Amino acid sequence: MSEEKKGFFKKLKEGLSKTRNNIVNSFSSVFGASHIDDDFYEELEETFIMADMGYETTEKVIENLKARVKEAKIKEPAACKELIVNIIRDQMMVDESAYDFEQQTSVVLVIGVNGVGKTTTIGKMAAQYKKAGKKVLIAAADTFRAAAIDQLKTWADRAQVDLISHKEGADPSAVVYDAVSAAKARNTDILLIDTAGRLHNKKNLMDELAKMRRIISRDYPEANVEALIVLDGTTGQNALEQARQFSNVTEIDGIVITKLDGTAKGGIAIAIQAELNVPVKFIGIGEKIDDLQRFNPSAYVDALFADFDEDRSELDILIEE
Ligand SMILES: Nc1nc2c(ncn2[C@@H]2O[C@H](COP(=O)(O)OP(=O)(O)OP(=O)(O)O)[C@@H](O)[C@H]2O)c(=O)[nH]1
Ligand SMILES: [Mg+2]
Repeated sequence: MSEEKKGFFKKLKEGLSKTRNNIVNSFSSVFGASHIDDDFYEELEETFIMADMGYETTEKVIENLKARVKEAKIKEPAACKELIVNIIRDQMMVDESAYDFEQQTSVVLVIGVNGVGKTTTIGKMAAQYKKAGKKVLIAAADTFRAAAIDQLKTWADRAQVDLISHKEGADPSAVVYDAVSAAKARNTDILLIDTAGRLHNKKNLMDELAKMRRIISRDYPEANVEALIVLDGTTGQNALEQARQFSNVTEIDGIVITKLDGTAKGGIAIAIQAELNVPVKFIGIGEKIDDLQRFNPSAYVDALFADFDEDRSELDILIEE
């Protein structure tokens, strides 16, 4: 296994350690049971709910497990562990084309309510793409407050990419207009647009996003628009609800779940991936510039549940990739 892959998994495991500890603790009691009965399933269900895997997903996993236990005539609780990991993995769809936008000329619209981690995520993405040799530009279309623009400037400097910004209170669409002109003139590969989270009013938000999209499709038809919604993983089921609400009013291509390092309820990523028809594409596992990873469902499940030795789970990742 390459150092890079080892590093990826180690970092993910560390980032998810709060959830992992939560699960591992209750698993040791659940799987300490002498046989498989209703109590066993109930305790298992509780563990998943506690980790915020959501009711719907939990029910599906338990039903599936019951069927497989019956089919394979399994008697030992411990034998269910690997089954569970596999069932959860199967629930999570992996969209092969999820990252196509990275290979094209793209405009990434980053949306979400305030405080979820939009600006931070843009900084991290900019750094990754820049490192990968791409021409990156950032636009400060969150003109709601001066501090937002300054914060984005700090990230742009850190990532060593250019920033297009206007003054506080300026029309966000005017920023997008200028950013698109600059992106075209500079042959930019990826233009990342930071948007305001404070326009919680649905109508304002929709109008603003629609206006930005119109400008992009009119002035930059050759670019592919990738709308990413950022969700704060520590808000659990609320995050799921936010994603639902946003997808009702605007087109969303992918989800970013942040702050998974700050919660013992990282099962929310599994619920979101399983319950929405939009793929989770990135996860934030810390505040630093390299604390953003592509979402790898298989590695995620291993990092949370697997207690078989590390080589084994790393092998799984290798096989999968
Ligand atoms: N622990 C942790 N903190 C994060 C992560 N992502 C973002 N944060 C923190 O969350 C806070 C809010 O992040 P911002 O990027 O400012 O969020 P925003 O969505 O741009 O907020 P507004 O501009 O106010 O709408 C900051 O303190 C970030 O450092 C993460 O993955 N892990
Ligand atoms: Mg912001």
